[in-house]
Amino acid sequence: MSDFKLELARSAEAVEALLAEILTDTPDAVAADKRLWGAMRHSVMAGGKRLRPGLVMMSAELCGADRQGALRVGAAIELIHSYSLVHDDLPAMDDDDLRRGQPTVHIAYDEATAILAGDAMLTLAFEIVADPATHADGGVRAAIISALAQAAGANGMVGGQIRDLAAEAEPLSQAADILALQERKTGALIEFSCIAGPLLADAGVDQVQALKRFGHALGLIFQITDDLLDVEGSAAEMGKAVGKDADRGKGTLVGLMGLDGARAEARKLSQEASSALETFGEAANLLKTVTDFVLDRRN
Ligand code: GRG
Repeated sequence: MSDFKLELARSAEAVEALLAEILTDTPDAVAADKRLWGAMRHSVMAGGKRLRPGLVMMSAELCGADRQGALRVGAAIELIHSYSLVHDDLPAMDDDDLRRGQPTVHIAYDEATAILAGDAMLTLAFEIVADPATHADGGVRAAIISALAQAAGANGMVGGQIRDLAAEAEPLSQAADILALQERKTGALIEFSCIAGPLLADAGVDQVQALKRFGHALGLIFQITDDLLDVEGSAAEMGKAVGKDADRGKGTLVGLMGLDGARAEARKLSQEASSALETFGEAANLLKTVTDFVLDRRN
């Protein structure tokens, strides 16, 4: 196993333990509360690569931030990522029955519960970051909350999602438009995960900018790989339906550039990602190898 995979497994174990603790029913929970928290656990505890918390932990380590605070920000970003999957799977959006190899939340529960579980996961994420246990300095917590809100909101992931829905009616044919959509829909949370470390370390603007450039390239690599897997992967490996982009006539870089062109673009972005971290010297070697992990992933 690569060093990156080992480190990812280590951070995933720690973040899952914290998430399990956070998502435990309170002693005064009535049946309705238990249903809501059960739906949240169904989504969050169903596995997944835990890539975003891994990036938070590794960028925090690189910049010398406290591990406990990074763990909490990692739990928060995983909650937001999981909420986006719950809502994306709803009949009003992608209408999927399978996620992370399990029935989606609206199938296992019902639509109203899935909507509310997603809402609760999004707000819980901000509650976790705002807690002084995340960082003693309120200014640092506010900077992270602001960056997280921008990444998740109308100019970030939600904005990307609505462009994606619009593109079903009017497919995008320009690479610049596809990139702008993907930067928001998938890239924004990945970029946030990479800058969470320097923000937690209260690092200088140079470190924040370097990790932002790295996260930007990584987000695009992630989405190109997702599009490649939608064409080449299997539902068994992915734990979700595949072939949906073509079914919906969605414009992707793979559609525009072909499989080989998209792979070449991902390799180019991989170089860009590596050079963004040059300022950290050898200390960034582990984090740099995340691009290989993302390019080689099968799910
Ligand atoms: C509903 C507001 C709202 C947003 C949804 C991200 C997203 C926006 C929808 C998910 C659709 C999708 C499959 C996008 C491709 C990229 C992606 C986010 C894949 C899933 O992420 P992984 O591979 O999943 O990190 P795991 O299960 O490993 O956590």
